[in-house]
Amino acid sequence: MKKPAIILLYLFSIIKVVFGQQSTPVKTPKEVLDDFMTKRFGMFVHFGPVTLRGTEIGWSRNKEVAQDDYDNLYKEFNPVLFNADAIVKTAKDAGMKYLVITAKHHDGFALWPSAFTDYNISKTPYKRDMVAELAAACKKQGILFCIYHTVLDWHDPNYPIHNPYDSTKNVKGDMVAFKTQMKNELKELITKYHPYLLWFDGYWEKPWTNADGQEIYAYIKSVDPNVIVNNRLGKESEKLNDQSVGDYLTPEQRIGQLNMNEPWESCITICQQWAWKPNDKMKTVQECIQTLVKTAAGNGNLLFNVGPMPDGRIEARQVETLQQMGAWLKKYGESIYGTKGGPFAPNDNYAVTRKGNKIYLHIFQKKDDKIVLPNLPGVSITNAYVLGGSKVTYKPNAAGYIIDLPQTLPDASSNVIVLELNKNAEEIPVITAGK
Ligand code: FHN
Repeated sequence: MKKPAIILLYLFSIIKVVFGQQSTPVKTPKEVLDDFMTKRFGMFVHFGPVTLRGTEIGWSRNKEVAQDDYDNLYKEFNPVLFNADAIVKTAKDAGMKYLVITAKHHDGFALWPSAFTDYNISKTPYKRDMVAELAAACKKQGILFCIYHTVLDWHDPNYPIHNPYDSTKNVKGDMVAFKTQMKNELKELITKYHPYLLWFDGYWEKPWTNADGQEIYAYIKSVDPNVIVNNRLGKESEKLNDQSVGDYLTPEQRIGQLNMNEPWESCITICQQWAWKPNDKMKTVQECIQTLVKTAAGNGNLLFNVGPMPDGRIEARQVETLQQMGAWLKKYGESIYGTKGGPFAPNDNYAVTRKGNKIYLHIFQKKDDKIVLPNLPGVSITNAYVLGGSKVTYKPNAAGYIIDLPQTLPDASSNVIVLELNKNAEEIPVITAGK
């Protein structure tokens, strides 16, 4: 390129920077997101001083727990049996690949000794930096460390809403100051704990705008261009488009629909409540495993939630259930990790995932001695067998393929039959399967 042209180009880029022209907003690289979607299974941990009351984090403030009582619980918060290594080991043994901790939920309490809010763990009898302990334990055990940070903050004087149940308690607030504090806290969390992913939540109230979400997303990218950010900074939460903010969709307490185009992660509780609740109703092992399979079959990740007890431990019954999920994944994990969902949507009898030239047929219950799969145009099955077991017979028919099921299926929760194909299964277009 001639010298004058180079000088012109250089001048133009200087002008752009000086006049701050909007360059294309920085987004999380696709390869980083693609890698995240291979993980398939993470642990969500909802924890904070509210666990002393056994009520829901954030939402029980000014409901089951009076505001003044709730906001002073930190003075008693001392989970002496909190053991980050043990919690991370529980996640690892369950087959989980990442962990998200509620570093700051809607009640505004920070589980790390923030320089930007005194309402933090250093002011509790526990004193120790719980976020740092979990980050270190995750690093040690090869689990990806992630941080949940609330958008709304009912405790922060700068946030206009202090009680979601009584608008007469609203104050003027100062959203500029509020966002400055959020940026300070996020920079502190990113630079101190290096999270793989930031999980935002609480975008739905009036004081927060989509533009605020875009501002914070851009700020995060200026601190760490690679940190993954979910879609709950913005107001659009059902799809990824030019209005939405963030990198992936987050259906809650439900399994997302089969979606090959947008990354998504279902967040679901192992019990009913997000934070610990005495004698809460817990999902069966079969429900837990089938939830994971159906999520992967939909091409999504599952972020599965536990709530540690006031002493810091996860309930033994929850640990036991997670261990059984881990045992299942030890046998059948190749049908979950690094797979794609589809090519047809899951149903109550079976679900499919795929990787390379294999389709993994997950069978939840044996309703018949065979399963009729929808026709896969241009695809032939070349071999079929129970994963880790014996061959399975199959034959084509007008509707597709008939797969003969073994007399007895080895697993009570979900069985896997591998169908080897004459082509790459990941290239098969999605088919709307009959029931
Ligand atoms: O209000 C929160 C709730 O407490 C919990 O953190 C869930 C987890 O996804 N998100 C919000 C409810 O949608």
